[in-house]
Amino acid sequence: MAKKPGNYRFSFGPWNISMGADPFGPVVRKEVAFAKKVREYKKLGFDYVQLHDDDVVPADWDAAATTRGVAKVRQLLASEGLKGEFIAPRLWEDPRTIDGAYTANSASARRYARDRSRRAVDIANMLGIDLIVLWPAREGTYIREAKDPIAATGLMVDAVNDMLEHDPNIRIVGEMKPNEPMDQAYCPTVGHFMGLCYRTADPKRVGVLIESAHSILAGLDPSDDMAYALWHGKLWGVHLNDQNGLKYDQDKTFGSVDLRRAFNQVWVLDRAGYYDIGVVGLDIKAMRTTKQIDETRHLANSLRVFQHLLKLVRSVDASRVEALRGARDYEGLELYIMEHLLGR
Ligand code: GLO
Ligand code: MG
Repeated sequence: MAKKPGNYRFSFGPWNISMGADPFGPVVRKEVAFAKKVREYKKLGFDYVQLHDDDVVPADWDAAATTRGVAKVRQLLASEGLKGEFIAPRLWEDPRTIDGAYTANSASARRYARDRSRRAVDIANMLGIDLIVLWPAREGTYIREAKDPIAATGLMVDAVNDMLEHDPNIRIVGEMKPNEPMDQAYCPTVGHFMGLCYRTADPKRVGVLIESAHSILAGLDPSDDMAYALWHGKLWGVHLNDQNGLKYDQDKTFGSVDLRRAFNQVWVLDRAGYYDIGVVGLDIKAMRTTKQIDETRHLANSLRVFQHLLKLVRSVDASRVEALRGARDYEGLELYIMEHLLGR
C-alpha cells in the first residue's frame, strides 16, 4: 500500500521581515526587533527559523560572549516552541570580504572567511542545528581577469572540507545563484555545486539548498533542478519564491508570477516525499510599498499558496496522467493540468 503523504514543516529567515530599502531608496518600514520577529513565527504557521550566524550573535563577539548570546537565543526559540533550521555564515557584509571570501585573492580574507565559517558551525552546534547553508555571495568576479577561476574551484572545496573536518556531524548545503551581487558567480548552479559535493572529504554530508529564483535566474526550471538534487539524495533545503524574468533577484511571493511553475515544484517535492527529508523554507521579500502593518503578509500568502497547490498536487488523477503520457498526448496532458489548476 502506498505510504500516506506526510505533513510539511515551514521556515523563513528574520531578514524576510524587512524594512524595504532598495538600491534607489531608503527604508520605508520600521525595524522589528529579533525577539518580536520570533514571536510572529507560530502565529503565521511556521515552526523553523532560518538563521545567519550574525542573526544569532554579532560576528565580532569573543568566544565567551558568543556562548552566552547563543544560549539566550536558544532559550528564546525554545520558549516559542521553535527550532533553528540552519546557520548561514554571512560572509558578504564584512569589509574584509569585499573581494570575495573563500576565493578571495587575499590570503587573510580567505582565513577570515574560514575562521568565521567554523565559528558558524560552533553556533549551529550550540543551537542543536546540524545544517550549514553556504550562499557564496561574493565568490565570483566583476571582470573575468580578476581571479584564477581554476584555483577558485579548489578553494571552494577546501572551505567545505574545513567545516566537515571541524565537526564530524555537520551537514553543509550550497545555495547557488548565478549572479548578484557578482556579475558572474563561481559555481553558478545547483549542478555545478553537486559536482563539487562528490570531491569533498565526506560527500554524504554535502548537498544543496535550491532557491526557486536562483534557478530561474540561471535560465533553469526550479522543479527540474529539485528533481536532479532529489535523485542524488542531496536536496536538504529549499527557498521557495518567484521571479519575473531575468533581472535582479526578486524573491517574490511563491507562485505569484507563474502558478504552474510553482505547482510543479510542489509536485516534485511531494512525489519525492520531501516532507520526510527537509523543511520547506521561504525566502521572500515584501514589496517596498507594503505597509508596516502588513509586513508579514507575503509570508502568510506564500504558505497559503503552497497549501493550495499541495491540495491540487495530491488530487492529480495519476492514472489519467499515465494514460496521456502513454498515448504521447501532451496536448491533452497540458489541457488537463491547466484545467486542474483552474479548478475545472
Ligand atoms: C540571496 C540568498 C540569501 C540566502 C540567505 C541564507 O540571494 O537567497 O537570502 O538565502 O542569506 O544563506
Ligand atoms: Mg535564499
